[in-house]
Amino acid sequence: FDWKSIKEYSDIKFEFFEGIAKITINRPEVYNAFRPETNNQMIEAMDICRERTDINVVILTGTGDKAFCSGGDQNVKGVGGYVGEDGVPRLNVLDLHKRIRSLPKPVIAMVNGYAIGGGHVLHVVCDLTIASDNAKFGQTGPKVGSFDGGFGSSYLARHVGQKKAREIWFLCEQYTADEAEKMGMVNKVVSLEELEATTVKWCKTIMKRSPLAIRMIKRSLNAELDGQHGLMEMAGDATLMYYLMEEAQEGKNAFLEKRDPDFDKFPKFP
Ligand code: 2NE
Repeated sequence: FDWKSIKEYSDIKFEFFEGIAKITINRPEVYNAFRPETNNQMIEAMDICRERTDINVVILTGTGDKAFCSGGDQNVKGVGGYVGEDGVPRLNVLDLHKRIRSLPKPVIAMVNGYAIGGGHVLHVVCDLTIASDNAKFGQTGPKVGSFDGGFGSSYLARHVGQKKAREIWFLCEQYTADEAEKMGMVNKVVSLEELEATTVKWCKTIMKRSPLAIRMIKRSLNAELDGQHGLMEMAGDATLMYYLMEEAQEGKNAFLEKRDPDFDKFPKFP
């Protein structure tokens, strides 16, 4: 595929091809572990994906054939969080989770190797996961002094059930791609050679569907878990759709034309 760079970063690659954006964590020397700068760059890329109307679907992956992401970079884990170049400890991967969840376009985790610790959480947060058959999934938090009680546990439990989610977190074992698929946290397993072609094929199929319907389905499925925030996002899209209707235009036009609005002509559906 003829991926073209959207913007250059130190820790990620950010590319575009035929309506698809691809964000690749590019720190193979640490198995694509993230540091605060990596997350800030992914957050900025996600924001660009949100704003650009020619981007329909986003792929998240890692460089190489060893790792998708191995979680937080243990070399920069300080007291109170991961320490960035500004010396401040942060857990800003949570802000990335919020971006992925909130993006009104599908995000597909293309898992090309280890998805471990915070890297496992990243694939869990994505809307879909396509994995190569060499991929390994698992948590390490309770082994290395960390945990994710947010989407990494509650949303994981929606995928695999409460018992399995507790097993994954309590035992910190690794699972093969086939096991992860059987558990319900991976959509499809293919060979490493087929991984990108399959993921792009899925993106292209999604792009043939109604973008507003896809957006509303993502919002609706999120709302079940996301409480008031999920309802707010879904209500925002309901407002967007209302703004597309003549009925909403009539209110604005009447105000600007200094007359009473005529809403009588609009249907009252059963
Ligand atoms: C990923 C895994 C299982 C791979 O094992 P293996 O044996 O195949 O490779 P190796 O030798 O461990 O790793 C290869 C190189 O990558 C570095 C290693 O230190 C090694 O470097 P060299 O010795 O060759 O120089 N590396 C791998 N993961 C790294 C990491 N996370 N930070 C820094 N360097 C890393 C195995 O490497 C592994 O278990 N990695 C650690 C996974 C881990 O514990 N991640 C953090 C969990 S906590 C977290 O991510 C988190 C959270 O729980 C909640 C919120 C936010 C973050």
